[in-house]
Amino acid sequence: MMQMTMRWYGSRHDTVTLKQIRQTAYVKGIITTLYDKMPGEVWELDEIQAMKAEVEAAGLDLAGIESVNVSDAIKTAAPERDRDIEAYSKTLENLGKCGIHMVCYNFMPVFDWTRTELARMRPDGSTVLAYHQDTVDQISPEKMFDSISGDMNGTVMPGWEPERMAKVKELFQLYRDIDSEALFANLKYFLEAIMPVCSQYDIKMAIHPDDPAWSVFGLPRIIINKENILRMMKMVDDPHNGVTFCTGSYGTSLKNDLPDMIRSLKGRIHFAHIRNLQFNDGERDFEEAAHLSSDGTFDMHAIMRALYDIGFDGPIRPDHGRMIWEEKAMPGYGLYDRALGAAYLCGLWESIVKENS
Ligand SMILES: [Mn+2]
Repeated sequence: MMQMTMRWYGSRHDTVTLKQIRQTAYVKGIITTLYDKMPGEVWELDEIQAMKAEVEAAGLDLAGIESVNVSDAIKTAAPERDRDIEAYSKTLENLGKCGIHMVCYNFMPVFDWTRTELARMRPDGSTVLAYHQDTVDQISPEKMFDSISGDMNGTVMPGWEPERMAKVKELFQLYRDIDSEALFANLKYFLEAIMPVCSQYDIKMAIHPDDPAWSVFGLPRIIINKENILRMMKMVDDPHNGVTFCTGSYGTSLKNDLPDMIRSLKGRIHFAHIRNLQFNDGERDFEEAAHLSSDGTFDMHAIMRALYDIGFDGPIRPDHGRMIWEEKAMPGYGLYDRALGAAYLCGLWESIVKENS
C-alpha cells in the first residue's frame, strides 16, 4: 500500500507544523532529515531517535529520509571519499536500527536543482518556481544565486545555502575533470561500498533525478532519462539500489515518457515525488503547475496508474506546490497547495484501486 507523505524541514526551519500536516487527513507519513548535518558527518542514534519521536508524538509516521547528502569527495573520488563512505554507512546502519528504511539522495554536481525564478506569477495570482533556459545561458551561477535569493521568503533552500554558494567557484574547480563517465564510475563505487549495510539493515536507497534533466553551466548530469537510470540499476543490480521517481524532474525533458519509465522500474521505485509542469514557448521553458492534470502538461492519472500497475508500495509525496492564499513559506513548500496535491493524488489512487479490484 502506498503511503501519502509530506516533506517537513523540522520545527526550527519549517513554516508548516506537524499538527497542520496531520489535519490534512490525507498525509500519514513525514519525510524529513537532520537539516544541520554536513555531508560526511555521522548521524548518531540519539539524534535519529529524537527526530523520530517528535514525528510520532504528532501522530505521524517517519516514512523516510530526504536526504542523506553525499559529499563532494564521494562524487569526485577525492582522497577523503573512503572516510566519507564509512560515515555514510554508519549513518545508514543507525537509521536501520531506528526502523527507518528509505533514504533519498542525489548525485548532482554543485547544484542540487536549478530554477531561474522562485516566484513567477501565474494569471490567477499564485506564484510558482520556473525555469527559463535563456536566463541560465546569460548569467553565471553566482549571479543566479543572487537573483533568486531575494525570493526565498527568508528561508534557506536546501542545496542553495549561502555558505555553499560562497564557495561556488571552488566547487566548479573540484568538478573540473569530472565528466558523465567519471560520475557514473564514482556512483558505482559508492553504491557497491554501501550495499552490504543496505542489505543488512534493509535500507532502500532512492536516487533523486537531476533537475533539470540536462547539463547546466557545463556540469555533467547522469540521472536524467530511462537509458541512464536503467544503466544505473544494472550497474549495481540489487533491489536496495533504487530510485526516487520524481515526475517534475524527469518531466523537465519532454522526451521522457513518464508512465513508460515507471513501468520499466518495477521493484526499484522506493519513493515517488509527483507534480505537474506547464511548458511555455519551447522545450526548456517551464513553470510548476497545480497537481491537476489539466493545469499542466502531464497526465497524472496515467502516472498514478503506472505506479499502481507495478505494485508500488512506498512513500509518495506531492512535490513542490504553488504559493496560494497569501501563504508565506519556503518556495515550493507551503502547506496549502501541497495539501491540495495530496488530496488529489489520494483521490486518483483510491479510484484506480477500486476500479481494479
Ligand atoms: Mn523531486
